[in-house]
Amino acid sequence: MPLDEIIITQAIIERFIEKLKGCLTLDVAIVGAGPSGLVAGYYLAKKGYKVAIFEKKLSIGGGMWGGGMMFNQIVVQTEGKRILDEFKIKTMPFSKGYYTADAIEAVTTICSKACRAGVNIFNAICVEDVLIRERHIVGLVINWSTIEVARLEVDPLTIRAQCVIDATGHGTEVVKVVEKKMGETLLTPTGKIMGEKPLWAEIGETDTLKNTKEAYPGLFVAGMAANATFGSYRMGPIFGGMLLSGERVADLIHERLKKD
Ligand code: 48F
Repeated sequence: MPLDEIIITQAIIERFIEKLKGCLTLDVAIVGAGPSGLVAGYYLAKKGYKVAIFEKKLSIGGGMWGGGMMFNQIVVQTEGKRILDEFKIKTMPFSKGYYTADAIEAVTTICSKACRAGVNIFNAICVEDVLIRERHIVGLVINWSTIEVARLEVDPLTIRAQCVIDATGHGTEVVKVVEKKMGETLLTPTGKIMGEKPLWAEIGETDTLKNTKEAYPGLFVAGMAANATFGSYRMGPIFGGMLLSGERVADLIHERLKKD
């Protein structure tokens, strides 16, 4: 059978439009497909929520691919290993309480299981703003990442969501937009972004979980964005906190939306 380029083109356009149209109204919109965003998406989709992740890069996985300084191994502690076990990612004990995993296996497996659980991932799409109604985040404003790179003046499109997760890592991009546009109204002690502190693995890891919470009505922070928003330490290439934060934010949102 000769291949028809136009059928190939039609298939891509129609299937993508179906996928995008199916995600115009979501239970949960996640910004950033790093470890915390992917894990959050996985647990939420497993609970039956309609979830999409918007990732500005072409690749998913955020900072996990590179392990530490591009040595593509990650380290998790005992608590974090539980999540890798759930994803059936191979871990190797290093010394008491420390385990390593292959960063490539970790990213690809978490992503694959998130997709199979029902998460819709949109890559090369940047979240540039939020929808707000009466001091409550109700959605996202999205555009192709290439528009920003090319500095084109093109209006964005919008996604409605009951809850939004900022899982954008060190940049805490969504919270930044809210702070810029809504002033000192964040749910932090100062009402503003508290800012990330230097590297301290022990405190950074524990605080990631404590700081995984609502940062503005309807907007939750997870992963490194949680510590950047609420003012705690970075932790470097130990990833247990990121995985556990993804699980925790999914639990918090489930409490809020309660779909059983
Ligand atoms: O940085 P990232 O991996 O976030 P994370 O889940 O994990 C942090 C660790 O990788 C590491 C660490 C600890 O162990 O400190 O850094 O908190 O992934 C964040 C993702 O968000 C995307 C970005 O490209 C990355 O893949 N992102 C950032 N801003 C936007 C965005 C945006 N405005 N729109 C869409 N995606």
